[in-house]
Amino acid sequence: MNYKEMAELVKGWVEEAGDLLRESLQNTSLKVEEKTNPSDLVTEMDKSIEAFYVEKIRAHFPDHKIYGEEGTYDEINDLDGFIWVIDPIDGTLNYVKQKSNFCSMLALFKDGEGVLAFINDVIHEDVYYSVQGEGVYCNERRLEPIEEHPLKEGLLAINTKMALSEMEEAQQLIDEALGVRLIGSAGLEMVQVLMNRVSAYVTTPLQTWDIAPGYVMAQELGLTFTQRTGEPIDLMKKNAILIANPLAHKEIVKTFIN
Ligand code: 2AM
Ligand code: CA
Repeated sequence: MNYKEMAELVKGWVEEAGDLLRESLQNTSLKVEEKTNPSDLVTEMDKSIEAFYVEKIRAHFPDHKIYGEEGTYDEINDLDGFIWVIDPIDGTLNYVKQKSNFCSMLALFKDGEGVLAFINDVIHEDVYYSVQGEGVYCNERRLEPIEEHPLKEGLLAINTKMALSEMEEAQQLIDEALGVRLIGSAGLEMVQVLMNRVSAYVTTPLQTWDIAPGYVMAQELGLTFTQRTGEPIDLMKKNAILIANPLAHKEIVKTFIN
């Protein structure tokens, strides 16, 4: 099976996960638990959607490794071979409180290079996906490459923790941008940048599953996606990220290395 054929197959799984998540919003007695703190939640749907993806991956690609947010880890000591990264619900707090503004995400890496990526914006029924070297699609429509522009001509997405914990840097960026917007789902924040609706997204350290598909898709559109210091992303650890068009990226990095 080539990557395009794999993408068609996996797009079907991601769409099915979206159907299950939309149906689950009717469930008035959803089981919700805290993870690391009261804003870091896990629901029975996070677990069951991860289990759904894992079952499909194991059945079709038994020799591939899996790295999932809700506890499905194969032993991964390096990035050799095929590795699937799963975030069954990104923006779980939004899923619970707002019943919108969340997504379901999957990415596939081969020897550390992103080859497939999927972000299902569940409420809008928009599936974003990419195949290495083939661009990024939203459903049937291919996304346009991003044109360079300075931060002062666009919007900034900055995660709340960063705005509160690194006030000096955050203030500089907020002053520079036309305005600030935040959804509360790293995946959907990155979609805004991919769609050229937001010019840059900058964060405190996020987990690999929060960033993996956006990272893969950004490369297809000519966006620059690095750590805030400008260093390359390290998929084996948490990364405080910066995604922007190359010109805005260059401007913003200066804020963090001065
Ligand atoms: P999650 O919903 O998959 O946990 C806003 O909270 C964004 O930051 C979401 O994409 C969320 O992903 C991510 N995030 C990462 N670590 C988090 C944490 N400890 N608490 C809340 N959100 C976290
Ligand atoms: Ca999640």
